[in-house]
Amino acid sequence: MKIDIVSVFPEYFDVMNLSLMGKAQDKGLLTITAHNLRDWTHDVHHSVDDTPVGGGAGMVMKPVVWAECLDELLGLEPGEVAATEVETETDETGDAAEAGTVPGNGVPAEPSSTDVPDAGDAHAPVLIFPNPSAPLFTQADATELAATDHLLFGCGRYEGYDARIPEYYRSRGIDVREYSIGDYVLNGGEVAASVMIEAITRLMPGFMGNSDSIVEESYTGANALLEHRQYTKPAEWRGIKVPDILLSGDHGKVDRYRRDEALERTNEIRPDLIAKLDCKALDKADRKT
Ligand code: 6GU
Repeated sequence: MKIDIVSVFPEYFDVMNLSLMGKAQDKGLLTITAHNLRDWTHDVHHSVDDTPVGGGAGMVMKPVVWAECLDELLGLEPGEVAATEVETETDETGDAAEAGTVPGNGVPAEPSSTDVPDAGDAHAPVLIFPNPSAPLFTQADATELAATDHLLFGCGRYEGYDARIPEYYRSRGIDVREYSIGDYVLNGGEVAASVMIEAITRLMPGFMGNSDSIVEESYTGANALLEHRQYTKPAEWRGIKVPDILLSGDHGKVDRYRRDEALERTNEIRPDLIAKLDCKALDKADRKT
């Protein structure tokens, strides 16, 4: 899998050379490249943002800079530059109806067949924008994206990015996703992208030595429960004992104990997950909680 990341702080992603992700890169399973968005600017200040149209606090990332960068990384022919990128207040002339463009916005009428691989194909790139105002990123999304070959993350800063950027790439036939990682606000998309990249890459075939450890995890499968608690030796530590059943050697009892604990803890901590459980995935011996 190839992952490109665009950010004004590409150094954020140096940590991806560590630990299991670093090993996956060494093995050639994964290539992560962090690009500096400012490399696609042309002005002396390398400016990537501007004031919000309609007013309001903060700055918004400019579509012109992002598009030069994303066109290049996606291997797309540049868009219809004349109509999209001339910074006029409004288009009053209505004379932008050049062949192949939609008047006024320069978006090609149809995605060019030479540009983009078929959507739904694992080789087609997926363009992901971390966005606190987007749908939540879930384990199901991570599982789906782990089967793709090329991910491109566009990390916004400030008050976010111009809404036409994802819209434009969708119109060019690219699979564009916007995801939030939780109900809190971060300073930019970098940490959110890191979270998603870790969740996705660890599910790639060959990433983990022991794939059983993936199957048993929380949030996996139709029966997404929080995991049971874990203990190691010694059996008693600072006066606190490991539950006796776990020392019994009876695997049936251990499994039942762990399953009950997972159900109880999920019911207490995340009742929303219990509400979503697929009844068919429940076992007759599962206690009513
Ligand atoms: Cl994806 N971005 C930012 N800036 N804040 C967030 C987030 C994303 N997800 C949760 N908070």
